Amino acid sequence: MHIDELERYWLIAVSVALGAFGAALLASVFIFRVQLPSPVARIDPAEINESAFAEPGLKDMGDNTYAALFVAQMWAFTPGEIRLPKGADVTFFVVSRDISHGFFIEQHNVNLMLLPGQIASATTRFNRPGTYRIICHEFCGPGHQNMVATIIVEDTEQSTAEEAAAE
Ligand SMILES: [Cu+2]
Repeated sequence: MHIDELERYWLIAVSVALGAFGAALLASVFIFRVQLPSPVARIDPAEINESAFAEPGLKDMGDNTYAALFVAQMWAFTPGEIRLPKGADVTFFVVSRDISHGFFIEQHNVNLMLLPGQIASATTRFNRPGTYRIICHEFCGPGHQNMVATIIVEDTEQSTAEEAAAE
């Protein structure tokens, strides 16, 4: 079969590009561990108040590791603010009490979709002191743009030094 020279070049170029895309996909999954967040468990929204989510908030698991339980509903996250020491490893568990919401943390690799009936989870580390917003990114009604919570990461060494200086 005759293949024109230019056509052959294009076939080679496309094959190389497809190979590179495939390699990038495999590398992102197996080397960089990029994974779609998946629900870790199911929960009946009507039973949230009888579950661990009845008292959402930060749970200290020791060793600068935390579990953070959040409940989303129109148009707020509970708790509205958490404070963490620098370097904290936090696993978020989030449920929705009513409809679909989003859970995105600025400058961190957390972007969850909150579907009623599911417990969504993701883990990240807070290395840089600062204030980071948790933002709902699923349009959920007229108060959607106000659906924000705050994570404050404190520079513990610095604050300890300041306390020592104050004494
Ligand atoms: Cu929302």
